[in-house]
Amino acid sequence: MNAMITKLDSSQADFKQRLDTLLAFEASTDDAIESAVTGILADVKQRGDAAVLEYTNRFDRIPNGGATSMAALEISQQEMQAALAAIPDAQRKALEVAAHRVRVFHERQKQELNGFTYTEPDGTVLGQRVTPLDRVGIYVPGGKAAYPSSVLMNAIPAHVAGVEEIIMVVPTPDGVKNQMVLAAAAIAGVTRVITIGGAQAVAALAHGTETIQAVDKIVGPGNAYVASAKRRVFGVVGIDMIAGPSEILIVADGTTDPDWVAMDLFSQAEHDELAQAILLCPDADYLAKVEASIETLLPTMPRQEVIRTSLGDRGALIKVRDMDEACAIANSIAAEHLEISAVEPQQWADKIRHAGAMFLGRFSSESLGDYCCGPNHVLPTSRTARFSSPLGVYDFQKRSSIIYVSEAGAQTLGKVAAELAYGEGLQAHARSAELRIK
Ligand code: HSO
Ligand code: ZN
Repeated sequence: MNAMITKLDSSQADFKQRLDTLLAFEASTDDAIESAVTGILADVKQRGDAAVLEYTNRFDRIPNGGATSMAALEISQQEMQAALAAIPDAQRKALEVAAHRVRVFHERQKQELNGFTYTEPDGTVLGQRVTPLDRVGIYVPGGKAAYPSSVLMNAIPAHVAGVEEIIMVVPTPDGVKNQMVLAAAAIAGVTRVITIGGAQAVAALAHGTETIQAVDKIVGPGNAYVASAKRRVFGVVGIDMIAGPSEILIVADGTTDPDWVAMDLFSQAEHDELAQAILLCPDADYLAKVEASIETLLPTMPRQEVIRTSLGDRGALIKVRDMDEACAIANSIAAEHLEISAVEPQQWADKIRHAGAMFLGRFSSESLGDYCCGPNHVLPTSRTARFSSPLGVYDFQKRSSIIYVSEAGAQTLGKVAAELAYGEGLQAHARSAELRIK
């Protein structure tokens, strides 16, 4: 039962090169997918609902001869409430606790995102106003990656931001609806749920159809067709990041139960064969213990095939010189999730600049963050944590600048503006400023 996880040592001469090889990931672009998506987008843009219906009936194999109208593909608020009532009590309560905690965190986040104004001595007022988007689309994948927790994580920040209309699309292959996904939508304050997916759903949200009003932004993960469609409609609407495979990086000082650390590595590895789970530790004996835990625990996991492939292809146990070096490597990896499993995690956390989310101390398993701590689980992957942030309230808001120039302000600013405008050869700009100078 050998997981054959790669073992590296930072003192090896070719360490950096081997680490880079392991980290390298490029989303494949497939010409067949690209051209199919181009066709679908154009068709939906032109023919609206009729095209969405046809693609949905065909690709999702809607039973009983397929849906005959868009209304047949919509889930009513009553049906969402019925799903909420139908799922097991324990499941409903867990969703409610998670949703509450996610809401509290994002409400706190919103408080940090207020606009501002300031007044200059001559009466000129400058400021920034924050406005929620009017309408957003949330894509929820169908099938095996339909996560109710992701419905909460995408919809709640939109709701907290003040978005008035949240349209969720979720494909239902063979007409099968995921009750827990619908229950999560009910709890999270989703306005409409439409059982469509793929590039046709992205097109409908971006361009609008007879029954779906065009949204301002589309968020949420999807397969290669969805990712390609989102890239192509960007500019017509906003999009969130294009998520890569899940990643977990654990920096351990060797004091946490090795079984815990092994299971934390599994928790991301089980998402997907392409997921990445890496452990950094200065203690070689501890690394051997974690490896032994992996060997013992792997056969007990229902998703052991996925985990084995993920750990075997992209996982690693890395011996580092010390915790300082572990932090430096963690910064260069800029992982989606970083666990610092150490007795005094804060001193190491202070050295971290690049990570989507940091989990500090041995009790902070990433799985808790995935579901119910409160911070968002939609996080930058593939080293994009160097320049981007967790999904948040700010992704559902935009800012407008506010400018009120007083008469006195126009005298001084007018001279500055005119000087620069003449320098740029733009006469109308200069005159427009000068006309206001007495
Ligand atoms: N870890 C995933 C989110 C998730 N986990 C959903 C469980 N369900 C994001 O990287
Ligand atoms: Zn997860």
